[in-house]
Amino acid sequence: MTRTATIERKTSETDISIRLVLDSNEPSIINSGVSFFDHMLNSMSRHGQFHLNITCKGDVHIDDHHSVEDIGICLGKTFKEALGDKAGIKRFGNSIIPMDEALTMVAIDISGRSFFKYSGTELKGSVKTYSEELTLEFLRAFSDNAGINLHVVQKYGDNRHHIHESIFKALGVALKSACSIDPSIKGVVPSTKGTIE
Ligand SMILES: [Mn+2]
Repeated sequence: MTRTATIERKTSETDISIRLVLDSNEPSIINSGVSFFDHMLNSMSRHGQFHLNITCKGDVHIDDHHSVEDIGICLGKTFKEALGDKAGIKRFGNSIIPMDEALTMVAIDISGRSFFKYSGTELKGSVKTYSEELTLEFLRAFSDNAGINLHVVQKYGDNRHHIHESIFKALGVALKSACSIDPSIKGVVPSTKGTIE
């Protein structure tokens, strides 16, 4: 069974369409309107082994904020929908991913409860025209809308491109693990409550 979801969301600030296919190595097609963010989402989906087709027409003439945040909202919703009742999934996932001198750790629990915690390197600068704090906006919006408990620890790094790319890769790898179907779980919902909403 293909685990997939499509979300369309239009506001006065952004017009977004996202298709997500889990368990797929098909290359993603990403046009967020923010080139550095396209590169990050491509990295995340490649290493998370899911396919994304994202189109966003946003008010980037103001700045990139609405586009990045709203893509986080929509991507969170697609994951929530694609995972359905979450029967048989591993639920927990973690990763420690280097990119040259940068190292990021991510731990997630697809618990149905949203919680986002970031610690480590302060993200207050910019990479070319991309404001680093947008990465935090994206992660928070994604966690909130996916119902995922997400912890990101950016341990260290010098190059800002590497720092962000290690974050997105680490999230992809942790998601792949947490979303994967574990045959030993035998199709039950992995919760003592019997349900994850
Ligand atoms: Mn790169």
